[in-house]
Parts: sequence; C-alpha cells; structure tokens
Amino acid sequence: MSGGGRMRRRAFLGVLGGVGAGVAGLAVAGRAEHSGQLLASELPLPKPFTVPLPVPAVARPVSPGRYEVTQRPARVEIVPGTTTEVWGYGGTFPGPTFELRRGSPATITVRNELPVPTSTHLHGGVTPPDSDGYPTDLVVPAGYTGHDHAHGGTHHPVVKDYRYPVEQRAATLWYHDHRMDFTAPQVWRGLAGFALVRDEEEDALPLPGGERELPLMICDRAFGADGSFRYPAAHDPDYMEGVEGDVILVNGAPWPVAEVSATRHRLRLLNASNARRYRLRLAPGGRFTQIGGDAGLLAAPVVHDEITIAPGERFDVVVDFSAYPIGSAVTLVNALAEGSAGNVMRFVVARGAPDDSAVPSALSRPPSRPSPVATRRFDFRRSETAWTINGRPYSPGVPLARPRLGTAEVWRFSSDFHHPVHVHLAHFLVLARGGRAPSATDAGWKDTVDVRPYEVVDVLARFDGYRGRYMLHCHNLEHEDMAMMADFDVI
Ligand SMILES: [Cu+2]
Repeated sequence: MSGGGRMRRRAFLGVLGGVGAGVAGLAVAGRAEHSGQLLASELPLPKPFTVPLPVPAVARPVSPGRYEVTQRPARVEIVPGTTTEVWGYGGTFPGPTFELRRGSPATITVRNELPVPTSTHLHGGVTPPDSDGYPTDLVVPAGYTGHDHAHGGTHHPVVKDYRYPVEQRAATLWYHDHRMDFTAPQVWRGLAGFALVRDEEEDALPLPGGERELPLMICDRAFGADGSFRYPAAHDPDYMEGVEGDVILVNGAPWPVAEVSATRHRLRLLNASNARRYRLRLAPGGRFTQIGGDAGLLAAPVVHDEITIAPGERFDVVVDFSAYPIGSAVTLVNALAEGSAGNVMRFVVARGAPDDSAVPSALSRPPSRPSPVATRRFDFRRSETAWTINGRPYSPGVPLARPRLGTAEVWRFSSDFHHPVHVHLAHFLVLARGGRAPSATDAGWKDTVDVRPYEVVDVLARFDGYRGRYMLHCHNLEHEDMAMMADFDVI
C-alpha cells in the first residue's frame, strides 16, 4: 500500500469514527461533501466542450414487444485520439435506449458475450422478481469457469429473457449490471443505459419533445495511459469509500457540447456514477424546472437554482434556453468539485426557433399518499471489513423485512457516510430529513434517496406489483459490492 493509500484510509476512518484529529481530520473537513476517492487519469485530459453530445440510439424491437441485446466488448473512441474497450449492451456505452409504454409488456433477451457473468436490473422498474436482476440470478457466458456458484442463485447459460410488464407511470428508468460483488467494475466498464416509460398522461402535456428531449447520463471515469478505463483492484480497501474519476462523461462523451435552439428543452438527468455526487448548476446562471423525479412526473413543477444528484437518482427538468442571447454558452457545472470534475457539459444556444412547448402548472396525478402499516429502520454503516445494513453484510436469501403486498411502510434510513439508498420494486415519498421537512429536490415518488453522513431520512414506501424477493441497497457501487445490500420479501 502506498503512503497516499494509507492517508486516504486514515481520512476515511476519520469520517466514520470521529477520531480523525490532525491532518486526517482537516482532509475530511475539506471533503465533507465527497462520497468517494479520486482515481486520476494517466493520460492528458481531453479539452472540455469539444466533443459533440451523443444521444444513445433507440433500441428497435425484433417483433412487437420483443427486444434482443447482446452484451459484448467493443472499442470506442471516448477520449479523442485514443480508444477504450467498453463492455456494452449492444457494444455501446451507454447502451441503447429502450422506449417503453405503460400497458405494453416488453421482453428483452439479453445475450452475454462478455468474459464475466452479468445480471441486468431495470432501475425503477416494477418488475417480477425473476426479472429484477437479483445479484445471483446470473447470465453466464459460454466457457465461463469462475466460482460464482459459491453464492448459490440461478445461472442461465448465455441468454436470459427479462420480462417487463410495464404497468407503471411514465418515468426515466435506466438499466445496469447488478452482478454479485462486481457491479461497480462492470458498470464502470459501460454496462448501463436508459429505459424511458411513456404513457397517455404524459402524451397529453405540451412538454418539449423530439430533438428537444435529451436523456443525459452523467458519470465519471478515469483513463489509463493507453486509453483504457482505469479502475482499482476489485474491493481495494483504499477505495472503500467509492471510486471517482477525473473525467466527466455525458452519454459516454467527455464534457460534451450540444447546440440547442433558444427554446425549452427537456433534460432527463441521470447520475450513473459509481460514487460521485454532483451539485448541478447552470453557468452563467439559470434555473431548472423539475417536472419529474425517479419514478415519474410530479404533480406540479418545482423550480431549482441547483440540483444535488446522487448515484442512481434521476431529475426530469426543463431548461428554457430562450432566456439566453443567441450565441451564448450555457455550462452545466458541478459545484461539488473543483478542477476537472467541476464541469459537466455545455449547451451553445445556436439559433432562434419557434416554441409551442409549455410546462403546465398541473403535470400529473401521482398516486396519493398511503397510510403506513409499519415502521422499520435500516442503518447503513461501515464495519471493520465491509459496509453493512443493520450491522450485517449482505447475505443472499436472508430478508431483513417482509412487507405485505398492497401495503405501505415507513422506512427510516440512517447513515454514517454518503449512502444513496435504492429500493427495488417499491417507490417511495421522502417524508422527512432529520425530523424536518424534506429538501425541495426530494419531491415526488422516488426509488433512490441521497442519505448524507449522520442523517436520518424517513420514506413512505408502497409495495405494489409482485410478491417475492427484492432488495434494498446503497447505490454507491463500491459500497454495494462491499456488502451494503439486504433482501426483503414482499409477502
Ligand atoms: Cu453507501
């Protein structure tokens, strides 16, 4: 272990134990909002705002409601002038965008041509348990001889059909790998993409659409000198806090630039980073009108000067570029970082155009607030060697809760660090932070909530859809791989 490694570890222990007096304590104070450790790139960083923003291709069905996608390695140009091997759905990073409609079931056949097993989770999906991407429900590639059987589970040779009933409201969902113990390195290599659910309620709104609707997958990466993705050894204790890179990618491109007309645009913001949180602002100024959260449209829009977005969260926002003179550069910045990670991407307001879009004051009629039948506590905390929930490292098949289908419960999350808590299946409302009202950015039904160090967050979760085994876990992917997950059974 290097001296730097020991330093980082001391700082980390300081956060958790409150024993970090002296140098480590000062380092912690300066990093109070940071949720991971920086892994620096070994090549010269690309120049920001030069690469055009890519928009992931929309997946085409092979027949109505049926899709096929192959997970495979591919070489792509991310940093101009070099190539990077990605592991991608369809060989692309991000993977193709699945356009789903409420009431139209979809089956996605995932074929695994990677060197490792995978499990695909539709994040935010109300999905039957055998298609939910349980970490030991694996698609195992041909010829694979690893030891994943040690955890038990179900092993599908080469292909698996994931069945999605899509009986849920319009929302920005995403899909990503969820393999036991190896989610972090496998998502880092590129296994993530968007899945957008649309419905009639949303169709009836005059929101910006077509080219004026942009899914934006934000994540950070580090690159080796040869252009490869750089990542620590699996479960490296020096990176137990989480891995942060120094290059910010949007839709797989470093600090891209998008030319936009001086009109309203709908931006579906997703933080697909392993560990990094962002505080998004517009420079030289501007506002985000939030229309949706993780699990669907809000009842009414909420205006924000800044949005803090934790790993796994989505914010569906409208930005009105008519507020800027033609020719303006409008930069999406990250106020939580200095240096390279302080920029995200840039919009250039290139031309005027007619705009018949609007953000109505009433957007949707989300499900009303149910009455809880129980309260449970989940404490997210570090142990000597792992990250734990209620003192336990993850044990597949051992449920920590057994909520009843069709009921709602208050789940109280407490933490020792930054833990973005994600619940599968069940969507929730944030009721309180530290006993006080939630933040403005907690609005609406969600599936992931940003729980900050020594904070207590109460959510009201409703268990609708299916009985069976699901999970909740920290969506800092290094924490997740270091055991910060738990099962719950819907009975
Ligand atoms: Cu965590």
